[in-house]
Amino acid sequence: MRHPHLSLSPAVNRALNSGAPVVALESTVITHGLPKPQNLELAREMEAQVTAHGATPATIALLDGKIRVGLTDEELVRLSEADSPLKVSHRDFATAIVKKADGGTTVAGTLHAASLAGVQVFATGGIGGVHKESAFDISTDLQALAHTPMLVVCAGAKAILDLPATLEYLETLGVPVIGYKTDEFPAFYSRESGLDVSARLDSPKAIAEFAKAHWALGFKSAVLVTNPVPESEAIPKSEMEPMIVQASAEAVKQGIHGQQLTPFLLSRISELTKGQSLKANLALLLNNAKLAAEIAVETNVKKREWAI
Ligand code: PSU
Ligand code: MN
Repeated sequence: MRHPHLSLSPAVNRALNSGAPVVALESTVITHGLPKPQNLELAREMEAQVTAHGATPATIALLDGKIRVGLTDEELVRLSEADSPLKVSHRDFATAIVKKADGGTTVAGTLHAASLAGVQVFATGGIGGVHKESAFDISTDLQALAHTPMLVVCAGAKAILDLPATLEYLETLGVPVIGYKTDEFPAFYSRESGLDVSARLDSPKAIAEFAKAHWALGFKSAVLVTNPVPESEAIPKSEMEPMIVQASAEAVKQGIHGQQLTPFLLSRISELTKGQSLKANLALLLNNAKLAAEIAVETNVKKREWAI
């Protein structure tokens, strides 16, 4: 019996019941993170990447107040066109349920729902973290990573954040930060940040083994896998920095805060970079979906080995 508030698609239900690899995908990126029509195209392409690499995609979202794990194409279309969908993090689930609302789940929200469903691997763009604009604006994503055993693939934390503070916070919470084929914490749009990861691993198999060792010791946190944006779409940090400073100053001036801050910064930076940052964002999301599927396949191999 799965949780009564969860509704699994037939494909995801089948995959989970037969022990086949599943990759959870978030949906705030669809409802709040990307403009139309790129949001729908991206949602479809992420699912296709997961499928092409041997796993079943499970896009997680709220529709009519139901937590849905796995969406049909019509449902993806509906979510991508929703009028004023909620941005659903931990505190917002019950709001969405009682209001029978549609909503996109954040990294924190997706971690929770994926974990209730029994999914172990999750792909996103960039996690939330400690904002520069206010010392008290720290994404629930970090708390959720501390408490949810899940392999999370991202391209680092969003570059709009205070990256050193975000890494310190992850260290405090005991969340391992793996660099996939890199020693450096990637900075979302850029491959470089000048900051260190806690371990470098060079294959999906090594990552699956790492997670097995981490969880075997009783730790309950996520394992955060950081996968740098593909070289062809990467924007050097030196080019990004002035745009981020400008967008951030505008947010402060306009009094933008709370849930609106991240979407504002992402779209303003896209304007300032004349769409270059949007291209990088799309490329890294697809790249993460592929790596997550490869890790999910390896994790399943490991599960079979453990069972023997
Ligand atoms: N990465 C993207 N686009 C996004 C997000 C991440 O490329 O829109 C979303 C994620 O869902 C993440 C959220 O959980 O932004 C963080 O929001 P906040 O800073 O308000 O916690
Ligand atoms: Mn916030």
